[in-house]
Amino acid sequence: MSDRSFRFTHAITRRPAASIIAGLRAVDTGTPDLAVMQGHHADYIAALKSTGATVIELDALEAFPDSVFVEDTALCLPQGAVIMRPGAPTRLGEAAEMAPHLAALYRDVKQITGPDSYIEGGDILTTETEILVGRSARTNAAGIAELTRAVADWGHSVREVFTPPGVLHFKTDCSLLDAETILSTRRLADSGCFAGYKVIHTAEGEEACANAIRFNDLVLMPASFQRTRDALLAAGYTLREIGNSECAKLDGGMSCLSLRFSPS
Ligand code: CIR
Repeated sequence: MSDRSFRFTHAITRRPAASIIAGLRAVDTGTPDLAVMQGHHADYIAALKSTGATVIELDALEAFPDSVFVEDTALCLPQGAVIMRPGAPTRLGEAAEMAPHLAALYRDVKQITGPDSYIEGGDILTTETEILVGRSARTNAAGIAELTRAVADWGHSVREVFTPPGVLHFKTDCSLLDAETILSTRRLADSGCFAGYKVIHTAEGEEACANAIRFNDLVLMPASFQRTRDALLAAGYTLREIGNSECAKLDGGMSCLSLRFSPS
């Protein structure tokens, strides 16, 4: 089987803005500390770079408090990129900010145009064989239909799945670990959406570490989730634990902080 769903030459990140303190959150668990977040962000970028990838570090965008979470602005595939249409009104403008950067790297860049379609990258899990998209409070059926049409020309098929109630994004609860293996919370895997894949469950009480990323030879996961970490080590993955305390206050994790791709 190929490995294009987790081997990448490039990543794009964006520096956290001071306005991050106004970032969206489902429950207020405290104000994110910018300096601590900057430290975690630097560790994250260093881990990506250590795999040999080129990391494009974009400047902070003060007008968009959540703009450090670049994943939600686009879907990057081997053949081209699709600019998303975030369902959070305060995040709509972030997608337009990302478009020129992807246009500089890809020959083919498409766009979710709406006006009734909404979709965020955090709801999209690309595996070797399919693109799973979770309907959520941020991603609707029209958005999924538009994405399905956009990627069909590139030979990709989309399968609609559901994000558990009260969970921000589909990938808040799952990650790709390799061509056939998914890390998932039990509440998501129990929906049956990963039939045909091997599933490693997050340990009970450690659901908050389900949002990890496989990036080349590394799995980046949030620090301090020992039992899930031990299960991943036992399964043979090379881990890099990254502090996530500040992003977690804004419902963010490892995948949200980058776009990962190999441009055509
Ligand atoms: C939001 O609510 O949009 C941000 N505070 C968090 C976005 C996290 N993004 C992601 O999981 N892909």
